[in-house]
Amino acid sequence: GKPKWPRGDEKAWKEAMRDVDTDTPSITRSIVSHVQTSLARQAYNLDDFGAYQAAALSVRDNLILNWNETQLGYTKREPKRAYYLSLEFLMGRTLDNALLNLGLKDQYKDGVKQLGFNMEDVLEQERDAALGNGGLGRLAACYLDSSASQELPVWGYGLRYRYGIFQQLISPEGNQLEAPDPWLEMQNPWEASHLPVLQHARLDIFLPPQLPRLDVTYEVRFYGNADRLPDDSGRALWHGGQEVLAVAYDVMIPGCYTRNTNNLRLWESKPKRGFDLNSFNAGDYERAVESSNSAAAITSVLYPNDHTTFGKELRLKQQYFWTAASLQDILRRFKNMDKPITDFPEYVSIQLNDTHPTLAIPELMRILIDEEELSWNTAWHIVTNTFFYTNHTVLPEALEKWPVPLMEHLLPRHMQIIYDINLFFLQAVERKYPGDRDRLGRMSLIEEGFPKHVRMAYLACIGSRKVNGVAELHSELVRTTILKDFVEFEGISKFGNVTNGITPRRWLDQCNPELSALISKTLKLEKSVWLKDLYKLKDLLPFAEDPHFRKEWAAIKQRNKERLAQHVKTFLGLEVNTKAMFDVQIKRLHEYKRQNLNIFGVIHRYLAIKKMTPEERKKLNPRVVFFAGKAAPAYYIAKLTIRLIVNVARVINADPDTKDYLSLYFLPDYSVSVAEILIPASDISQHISTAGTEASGTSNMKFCLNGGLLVGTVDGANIEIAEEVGENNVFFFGHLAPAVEELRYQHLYHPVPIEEKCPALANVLNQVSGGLFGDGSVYEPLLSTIRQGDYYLLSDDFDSYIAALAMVDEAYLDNTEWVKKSIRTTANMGKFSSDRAINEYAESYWNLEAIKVPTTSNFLTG
Ligand code: GL7
Repeated sequence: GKPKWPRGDEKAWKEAMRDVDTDTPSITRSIVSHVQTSLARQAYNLDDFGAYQAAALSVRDNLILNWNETQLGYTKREPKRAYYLSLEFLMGRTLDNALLNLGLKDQYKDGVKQLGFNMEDVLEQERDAALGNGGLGRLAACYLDSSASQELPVWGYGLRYRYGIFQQLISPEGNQLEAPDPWLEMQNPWEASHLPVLQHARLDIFLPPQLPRLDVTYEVRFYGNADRLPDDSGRALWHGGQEVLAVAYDVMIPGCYTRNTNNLRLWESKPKRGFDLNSFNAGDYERAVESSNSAAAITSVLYPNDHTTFGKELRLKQQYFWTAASLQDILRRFKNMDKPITDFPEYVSIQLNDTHPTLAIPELMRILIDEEELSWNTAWHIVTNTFFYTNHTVLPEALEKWPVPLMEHLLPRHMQIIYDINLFFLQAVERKYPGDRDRLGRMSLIEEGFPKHVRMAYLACIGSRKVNGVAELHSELVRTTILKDFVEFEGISKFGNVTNGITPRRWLDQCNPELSALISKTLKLEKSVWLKDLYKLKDLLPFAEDPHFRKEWAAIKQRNKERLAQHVKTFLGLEVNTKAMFDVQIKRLHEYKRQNLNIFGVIHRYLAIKKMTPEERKKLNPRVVFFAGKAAPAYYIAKLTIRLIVNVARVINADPDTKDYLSLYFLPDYSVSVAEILIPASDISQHISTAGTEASGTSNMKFCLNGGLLVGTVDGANIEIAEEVGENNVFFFGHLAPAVEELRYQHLYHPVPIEEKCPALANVLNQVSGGLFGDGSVYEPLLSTIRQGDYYLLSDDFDSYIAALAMVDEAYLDNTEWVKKSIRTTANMGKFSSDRAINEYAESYWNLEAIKVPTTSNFLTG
């Protein structure tokens, strides 16, 4: 018979089992217990960092209980599950978020205080987990928070890079320098491991990397040969090459005010054996060591490029390593349920976050055909009902294409499968459009050339059940430009939209606790209610008319500005005028995002103030402009923009004529935690991409949720924000998306000298060339991108940009009206909760239902 379970005395188990700590005394006890045992330290030698570690370990214990409970609940109830495959998860810090989601922040604060520590200082000890570049990776993190909060059975799958996004340093000349981000060198208490944590981060002893989940590992093959079997089964044998091991690390994702705690599984690569014994025996010691090096290298570093592809073999290896390990894991979990394999899509939906995980499509085909021995058609049916593809950009330089020779070398069997998919696909196209050679060429998965390339977006599209963009305009551009032929062929209903969202937990409650408290008080609602139903913010609208409420609202903004000023003081040693309007642009540096337009606007304003009399200046409302963001290390023009900003800041901030009216700061090393300080402090923020280039943007939502007004182009999610908050509450400018193509054509074929077309901008460029901000020749390559070609249309939009900023000045003069705008903006941001977005994926794409785990520990009766 079945072995008795639990072993031993059930009562003894029950009495010994603990549940989540919820009161301050037991929380304090658990923190001290971690100080004593996990850290092997004492009261007398505990510093803030030690206190952070102990508090984090104590919180982690609580999360593990919920997490175990949740996973057991899922296993027992066999729901349909969804998996979010993303090469980036830009998580930021974890402790504060976990405390808030558990509803235990106050208790921990008290506990920590009793032990002699200040919670703020303790939270500051944590390093960001920065396993992402920007919006795409942060979106994935918001979606995990919302999945858990909405009690949806969703797991994330990603890579556990040893080095996250580089640390940005700014040299004295204003150049960006990159330093590695060894985020794991301090132990990471946020990963589950079955073994106790024995690392002492500040004791200068050797720190082993985190302990792996040795129970969850898979083998992944690269290179070798793929031999088609001599029968007509369509199967092949893939053998030889390199085999690498994938080891799982689990990160707990707590939901907000629920015990549901989901999982983010990150894979680390390691050599299958420390040595390749065959080479070792043959005496080739060096090669043996080399192969172990190359295995570990796969997950060593996050590629720091945003919106560009470089075709590097190691990047392709990352993509395959991650998709192959994840699929094996997903299949194993599915097989544990003992269902026929053809039911796979009834139990599993897999969301492809951009084209990075597209190899999952041929990989699942390979498994189903070569290993499960299904027919091609059965396999294809399963595949095309399992995957969903989200496109995140229409910029041509960001569309992934892999050279066929590289794919043939690294993944010979997958290349065969891709050719087969292409063959069957083009045959179907040919049947629908007989003789249309042009169309076949356009739609082929293979781009002709020397060498040929595989078009990953097309593969993702035809291998998926549905395709979506990330804002209304962007989804329309996907349908009418890059995937136009596919919409015609497959029908429009496959191509949808899910407008992005952000989690109001991190991006309001956590980063702006005072505003969160004011909202709860005003709505007379627990925050657990409105944070999970953000449309409730609408009820703030009438309070825009309440002078007392407006005063409280404005005072909170003011204190957030002071908090930011304090941060600048601490990290840059500079004094910020907190009476000024705070104007913020924070995002990756990119020509399409047009930080150049902003800095040229700042110079324009500076020149204008210089010309004024002291009396005229006194009528101005002072402005402080903040920039932050990283440039891809090889993106020369973007780096030059940083250099220009830093040097303009140096000149302007030191000019006694102007410094009281205009100042400028570039905050180095932008990160999620820096964003959490900047966003609540903004009066206005800039989202000024050339129309049609920013797929959505998500920081625009964060600023508006915190009552900052938006200056922007008619692009991405700006459009939907304006629809929600009202066009009179945003400052729009610039040409619209449909005009862009024609303008670019004119630039190329009927160029008008910039002096004629936009004298104001020409003057700014000439001042830069002339050396007002240091040697002008340094900036020539940047200036000539505008003087010649001007692909991103700065000369077309500059005048209306300046006009929009003038309207901002005008509006700011009427403080009452301004605060009303701020309140109305926040009140109308309900749509942009990532809860709404994830529910759209769950309902319209994955067909997924929420599952609430039991509220009491059920471990014994498992
Ligand atoms: C991006 C888009 O550029 C950005 O507008 C969008 O908000 C984000 C999330 O959907 O995805 N696409 C992309 O390739 N990156 C983005 O941030 C890197």
